Amino acid sequence: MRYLTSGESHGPQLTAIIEGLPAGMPLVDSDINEELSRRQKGHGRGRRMQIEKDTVNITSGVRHGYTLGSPVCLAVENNDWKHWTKIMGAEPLNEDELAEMKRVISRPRPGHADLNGALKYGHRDMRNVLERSSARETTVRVAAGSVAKKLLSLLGIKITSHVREIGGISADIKEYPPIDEMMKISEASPVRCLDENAGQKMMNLIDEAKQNGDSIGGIVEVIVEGMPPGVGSYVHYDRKLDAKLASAIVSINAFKGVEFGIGFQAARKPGSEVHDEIAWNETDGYYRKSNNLGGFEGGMTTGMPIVVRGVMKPIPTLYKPLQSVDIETKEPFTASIERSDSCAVPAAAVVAEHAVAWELASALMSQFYADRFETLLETVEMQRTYAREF
Ligand code: EPS
Repeated sequence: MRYLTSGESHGPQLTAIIEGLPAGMPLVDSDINEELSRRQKGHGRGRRMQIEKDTVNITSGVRHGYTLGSPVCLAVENNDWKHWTKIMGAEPLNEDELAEMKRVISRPRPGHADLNGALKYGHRDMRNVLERSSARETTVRVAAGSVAKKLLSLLGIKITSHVREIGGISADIKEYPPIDEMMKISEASPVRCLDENAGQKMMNLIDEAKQNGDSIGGIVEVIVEGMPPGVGSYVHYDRKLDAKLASAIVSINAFKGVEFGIGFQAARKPGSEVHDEIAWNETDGYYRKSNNLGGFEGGMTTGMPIVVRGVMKPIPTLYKPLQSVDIETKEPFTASIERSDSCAVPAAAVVAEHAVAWELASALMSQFYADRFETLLETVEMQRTYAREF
């Protein structure tokens, strides 16, 4: 399976085209819209989220509630487009119109794609960069991921996300609640935090950052239950599934790092305290007595829950901007101010969930390839039985 996205933040629409889905999989627009609205929530979002109410238009590949096996096109309109038709339109502008358009950006924001993107593509107006590098694009990554999530859920695989840390405040989680419970608690929290007390402190810190014209980052965690063991491969570097997940996480706007299970702590412990002992029983087959490795050994799923975390840096658009240089005059200036969010970590958790869902569904489709969804259901079930009895 593969997908492409297109669209600028203030252009007419965002689009994802998914290719390689099996035919006969149930899919309706509410499967996608519910996920889109989860991404729009979260304490710390800016005014743009009041303008947008993201909903999908499925324009191909689905008929009467089932996939056809042909490419699925998902389109999400930008409501804000109506204010940007001239500035972002595809039609050429004459000299006067160009001069009138006082929105040319020549002062790159430190930490953003502005300067590198402008020099790479030769853009003197950095709007040409920021419109596409904007995290608005994650809307359609979630749309594509929600189709993958639907495929996983029909195979009995559950996935959720929550926020572990914002601006240095950590959730105190002694033991994970069952996954359905975890979904409910994180959904009810404005910062997707499982620890109510820490969640309140996170919100206060976000408000403080906003007042100071600053931004804050954090750590999100995605948890998956029900993946059959043996998905991915150890035989070649580009078939390792944990590596694909790591790439998907770091590709999310503003993400700088990734960890599985106990992650970087593994460097500080002896092997006897890191590796998960193996056991077997009739109902579950092989399982691990702990899950320090977060569901992966040798680039393959172990059948234990997948636990993957991503670290998000603070958003680089600051209302109290940092020093930069004007690319026209080469003079020092403070960076340009753009409307933005003071913290988007809760929304980023939802994005990470969908990035992970995509990689898992795609790995299942390449390992248990099926043209018909029914066949996929059967082969994944066969793998579970085989692994249990192995
Ligand atoms: C973003 C800037 C803001 C955010 C946007 C990401 O948009 P605007 O410039 O229109 O105010 O709200 O995020 C979204 C629009 C979204 O859907 O997540 C940026 O520069 O990355």
